[in-house]
Amino acid sequence: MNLKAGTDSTYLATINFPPSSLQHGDVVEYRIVAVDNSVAQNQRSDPSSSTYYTLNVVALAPTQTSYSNDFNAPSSDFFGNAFSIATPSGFSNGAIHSTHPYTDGSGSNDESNYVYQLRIPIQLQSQDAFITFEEIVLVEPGVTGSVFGDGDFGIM
Ligand SMILES: [Ca+2]
Repeated sequence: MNLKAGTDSTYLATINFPPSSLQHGDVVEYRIVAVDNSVAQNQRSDPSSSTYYTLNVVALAPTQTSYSNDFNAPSSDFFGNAFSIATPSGFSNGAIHSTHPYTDGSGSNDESNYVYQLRIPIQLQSQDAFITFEEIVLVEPGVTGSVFGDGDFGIM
């Protein structure tokens, strides 16, 4: 690892995998182990010595001229974090769901960013190209016992 210019303790490294050595569905696990130059050769691992960071290898699928999915069956067409194709209790068929409810944001400003990306490129028509979808969002749960029209009724 090399010291990042303009910093005193940020180190960078690039891992180059030979072309075609990774395929869709592969998982790369890694751990960073640092050993200092002291006589004791102090050592630390991140994550700890019993676990690894994981990278899921995702490849794009062949380009299509259209795509549709009712999410009523398992699908590997999408990848991302915090979403899945599921049929939770109270739903009559499958759809893309976040966790219910969202977990509290863990990033800056207590925000988290979730992505669920279609891995099939779509070649658009030059005219009359469209995308349609149905979305249900519960932004904030209401207070128990409140009814539609009350100020503390949930926003959907
Ligand atoms: Ca559905």
